[in-house]
Amino acid sequence: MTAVRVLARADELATHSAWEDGILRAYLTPEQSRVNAIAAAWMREAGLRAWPDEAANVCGRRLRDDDDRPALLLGSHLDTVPGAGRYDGILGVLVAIEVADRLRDADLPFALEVVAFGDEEGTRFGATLLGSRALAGGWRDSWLDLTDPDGVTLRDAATLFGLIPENIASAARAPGSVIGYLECHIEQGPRLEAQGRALGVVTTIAAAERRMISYRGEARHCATPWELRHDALLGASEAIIAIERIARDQGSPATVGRIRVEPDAVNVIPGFAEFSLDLRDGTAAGRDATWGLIRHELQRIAVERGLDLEVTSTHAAPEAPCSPSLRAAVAAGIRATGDADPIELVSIAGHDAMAVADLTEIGMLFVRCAGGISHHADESVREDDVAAAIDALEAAVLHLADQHR
Ligand code: HGY
Ligand code: MN
Ligand code: MN
Repeated sequence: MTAVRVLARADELATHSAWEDGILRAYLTPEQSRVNAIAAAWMREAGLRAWPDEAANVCGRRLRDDDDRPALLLGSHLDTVPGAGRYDGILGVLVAIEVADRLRDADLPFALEVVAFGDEEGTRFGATLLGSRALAGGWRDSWLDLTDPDGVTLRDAATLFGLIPENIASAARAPGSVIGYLECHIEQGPRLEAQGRALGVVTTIAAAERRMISYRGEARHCATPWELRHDALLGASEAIIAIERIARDQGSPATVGRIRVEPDAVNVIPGFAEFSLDLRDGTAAGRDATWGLIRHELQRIAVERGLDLEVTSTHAAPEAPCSPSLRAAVAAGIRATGDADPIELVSIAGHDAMAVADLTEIGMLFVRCAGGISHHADESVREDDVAAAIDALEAAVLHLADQHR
């Protein structure tokens, strides 16, 4: 029953999009406001007191936990990338609500809360994990000056959303008020499916860094002879192919997802080209070693082509290890579903848990997704896997409760 409800609710949330066709739900938008209200109503139905925090996350705490005992947090995010599937983040929030519902009257040695984070993807303002960083005490007021593609500042967007920009930092939870954070999430990779498993234990979340890289040359008439050209787009193109070669050699996933050119005219040699680089690795040291090789090549291209190179880091996060006790709880949860030998895997995908790791110990439960597909409308999960995930997360909470008694 509850897995059916989770899938139906995911379908409902998918209808709240900035787009007519496809899913885009970014931070501090009317779409987010609508799904926040829906999630809060579902939290209340599950026996939680629900409230929006100062950073536009939605929080819920069991009604019976009307004290100041430290809480175990369950949750994930409700925002999406452009052209998203309907389960990235959303599944974790809905599974957490189901578990809280099942345990609404359970006698636990800690409070139980659910959090639906508002900006894991960083789709609108470039910086990522804004909601979870605020909750974990890492909010930076400098982010208020970030602008979205339409030039709207985060400050103005927050005000329009109904937040008080200067108060966002007060979403921070006091250290010691939280005993741990467990996040259920689709794997966004092919390994569980390849191993014929529904669930897996995350050991660590990979280190990541996002940068904007630009070359500035000379915008000139397309009749300009080759030897007089300083073509920024050709420089960027050579750089992007070099990034693929270097990152493949190093085994570091690297993605160039955005590029823009000026003046962007058919008959003008591009004088400016800017592209994004998302670089990951199992460790920050590995990530930085790969970046060092890339940076050297970017500079060589700039010199050879007579271009000016500029690099700006927009997000950086070290690897986030899951704690032994929460890994053990997730493994116990998976065993409770009949998988006697839970597999462990590194998460190359980033998650809110990376930010929450600054506040408390983290654990993650991965759920098989078809073909490992994510960040695409074809993202899908099986009902029986969702049912197993709810059972496993519930059992993980009860395992932790036994540990804390
Ligand atoms: O980028 C990621 O890995 C996550 O989906 N935000
Ligand atoms: Mn995502
Ligand atoms: Mn996600």
